[in-house]
Amino acid sequence: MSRARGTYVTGACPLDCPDTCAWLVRVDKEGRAVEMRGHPDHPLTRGALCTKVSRYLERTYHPDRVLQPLKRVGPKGSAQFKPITWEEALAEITARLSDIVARYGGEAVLPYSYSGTLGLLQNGSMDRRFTHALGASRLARTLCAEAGYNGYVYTIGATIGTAPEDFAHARLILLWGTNTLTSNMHLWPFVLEARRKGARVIVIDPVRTRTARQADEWIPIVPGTDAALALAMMHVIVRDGLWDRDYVAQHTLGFDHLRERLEEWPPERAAQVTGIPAARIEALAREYATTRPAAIRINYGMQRHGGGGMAVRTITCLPALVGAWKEQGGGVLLSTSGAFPLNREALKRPDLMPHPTRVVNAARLGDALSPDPAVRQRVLMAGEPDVPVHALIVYSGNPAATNPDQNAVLRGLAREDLFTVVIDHFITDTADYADIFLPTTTQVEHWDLHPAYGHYVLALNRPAIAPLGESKPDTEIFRLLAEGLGLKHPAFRDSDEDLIRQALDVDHPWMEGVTFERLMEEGFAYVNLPRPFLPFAEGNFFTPSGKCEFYSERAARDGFDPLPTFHPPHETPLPTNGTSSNGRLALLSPSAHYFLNTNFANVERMVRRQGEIRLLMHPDDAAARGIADGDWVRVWNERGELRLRAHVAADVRPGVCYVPSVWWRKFAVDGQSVNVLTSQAEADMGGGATFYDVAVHVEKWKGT
Ligand SMILES: Nc1nc2c(c(=O)[nH]1)N[C@H]1C(S)=C(S)[C@@H](COP(=O)(O)OP(=O)(O)OC[C@H]3O[C@@H](n4cnc5c(=O)[nH]c(N)nc54)[C@H](O)[C@@H]3O)O[C@H]1N2
Ligand SMILES: Nc1nc2c(c(=O)[nH]1)N[C@H]1C(S)=C(S)[C@@H](COP(=O)(O)OP(=O)(O)OC[C@H]3O[C@@H](n4cnc5c(=O)[nH]c(N)nc54)[C@H](O)[C@@H]3O)O[C@H]1N2
Ligand code: SF4
Ligand SMILES: [Mo]
Repeated sequence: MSRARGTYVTGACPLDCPDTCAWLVRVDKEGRAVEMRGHPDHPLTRGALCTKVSRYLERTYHPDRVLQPLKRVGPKGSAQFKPITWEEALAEITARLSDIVARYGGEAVLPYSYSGTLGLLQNGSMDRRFTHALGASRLARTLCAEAGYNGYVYTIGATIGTAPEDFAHARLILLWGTNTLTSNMHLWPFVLEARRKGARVIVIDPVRTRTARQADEWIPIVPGTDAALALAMMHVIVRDGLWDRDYVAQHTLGFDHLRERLEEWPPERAAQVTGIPAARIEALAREYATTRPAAIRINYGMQRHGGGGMAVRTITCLPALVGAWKEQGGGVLLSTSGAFPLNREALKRPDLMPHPTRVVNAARLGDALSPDPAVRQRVLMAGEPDVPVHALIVYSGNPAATNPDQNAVLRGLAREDLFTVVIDHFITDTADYADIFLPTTTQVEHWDLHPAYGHYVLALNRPAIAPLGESKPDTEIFRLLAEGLGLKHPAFRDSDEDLIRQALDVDHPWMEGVTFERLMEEGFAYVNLPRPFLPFAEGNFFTPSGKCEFYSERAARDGFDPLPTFHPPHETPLPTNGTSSNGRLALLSPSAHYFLNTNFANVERMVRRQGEIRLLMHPDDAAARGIADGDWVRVWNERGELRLRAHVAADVRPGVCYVPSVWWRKFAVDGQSVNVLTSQAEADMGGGATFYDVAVHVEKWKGT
């Protein structure tokens, strides 16, 4: 697109956010990106980027951005570096990797990437080809969504759900464990539209978030107990005959078994677990069953608990029970990621592995990097040989800040015998520990392809400007590393355009008409789904039975209860065992409004707008500890401790405290960030992380 004052290039936001916005970048005659705005024609972006990303260019041109390779000159973790050339950097990395592979085998190399970019190219193509060909360990990417993903798939079969646009047609919207206005803002206009037409909006969250404030009702639930609430709601629905007999008979499996299970969950029992009065549960169940259409938005925050997988499995039974899937604006949305049948295998090329290599759970990185074999045992599968990690390649991730049990991660990163390469834009908390730092490009400088997880629109990201300084795209960095190691496979010669074409090369009706040429022309394409998209109006679930599986044989085979049930949290104190909590509070550390995980937590304007990070506590919990608003507090458990100021308000339920996340250690008053408190314990399903299932002591702290 060309306009008067420069050229506009279409792109897509790379960040880990359900909205996957399309944007336009204006480039001036000097080749500098001077303006970024939301694409006006994208059906979800509708011209608006969030506050953070409308400042994305400030991040690209940030004075702290590193634009040349660096080599460590001080002690590990000291962040003392000297500039080196790309030739020197690549020579050193390839020499060290060859030596480590020769001495300890390929699995001594661990690639670590998370969700700095969700682009299929920069975080899911050449990087995987390279580490696969090297025979490196593989990483199970479990920090965010694994537990809920698995739970959803047992019930529904694939991560496909109600289209966000269709929330506009709902008459009742449950925002269940999601902070829409912060983490999914492009859903909000549809919520508002529904509301204008008379819909009620209920937020189920332990915290009165900015979303809860806007809702008609806030139901403060004890964290990690959502399955108990859903079971009791289903109990009432069945007891009162409010279920959809037709839909249940035709399109669900195991209703009779479910019915028996539900007898165990009268609202009175759930009230003791969830902290929600039984009468409120009854009313919610009846409102849900009798309001048409009813839409539920769950998101990944609510499943970062010991029982998070089963919570999602259980909640997702609700729409089938009341037949909500039959109507436009009914159903449930967790993720839409299952609707993009792209050829990811062609990008990642698992066939390049010499043999199926071991898999390391990202949520247990601390343990995996431990020098102590007894600790490393915790990450091994039964019978798996212990291969200590000798080289770590970090890109698109900042594990020193974002991983649970941060002190364990930092002990690992500080190991003198660990060779660490970090590929990033900034000297992050992780880059502080790098032996070699490689500068990569930002989204306005490289190609990428972006499916979404909060809607059904695929986007192409085109580079708007040339790479700044000596930075290179991750795809190019891994090509160079492959070349340096003498990996001759033609897969390492594919260009970025080749990669995009390979990803799109699929024979699937949903991808019909979604071509490279069209994406070049339009920037994005709605997946070729029937519209309106009522995925399960007539059954056709993606489960083995083709039905919504109240009873799941697959779950049973995986060692779970085949029926929905309640898995208690690991650490969160429940009202029922209040006395055993030792006065500890549950700590939640969900998304900060002005950061995206750790992105932007170093951009002054966003740091200012986010304001001082404080610990929100309920007045009852504060009073019991002699803490007043604004006091300094010490928050600790067996893993670490943190000092910050308290914010005392009834915006969180008693027994729970809250800090917005994730900030950088190096910018904190006490040099610590919240993940010193979180645990490596895994959720019930998929090895998922349990960031929000943490018990802490809080006490007044005198110093500052
Ligand atoms: N501005 C901003 N946007 C973001 C992000 C960000 O950091 N900042 N992060 C992005 C990423 S990576 C993701 S995965 C998504 C996550 O999107 P969300 O899941 O919407 O976000 P979270 O902040 O993780 O959690 C949402 C809410 O769940 C509540 N919660 C926690 N535990 C429970 C529970 O047991 N039950 C219930 N009912 N509620 C609970 C929290 O208090 C929080 O308000 O957001 C993305 N969007
Ligand atoms: N306490 C607590 N901890 C959490 C969470 C929480 O809510 N509370 N959220 C969790 C969740 S949901 C998630 S998804 C994880 C996220 O965990 P991470 O993915 O580790 O978090 P990010 O802050 O997104 O860090 C990504 C890094 O990638 C870099 N990056 C961005 N683009 C690129 C690129 O194109 N190439 C390369 N090489 N680097 C790039 C960024 O500069 C940044 O330093 O954190 C988890 N940790
Ligand atoms: S972070 Fe989310 S809302 Fe903001 S621009 Fe990116 S995709 Fe859109
Ligand atoms: Mo995430």
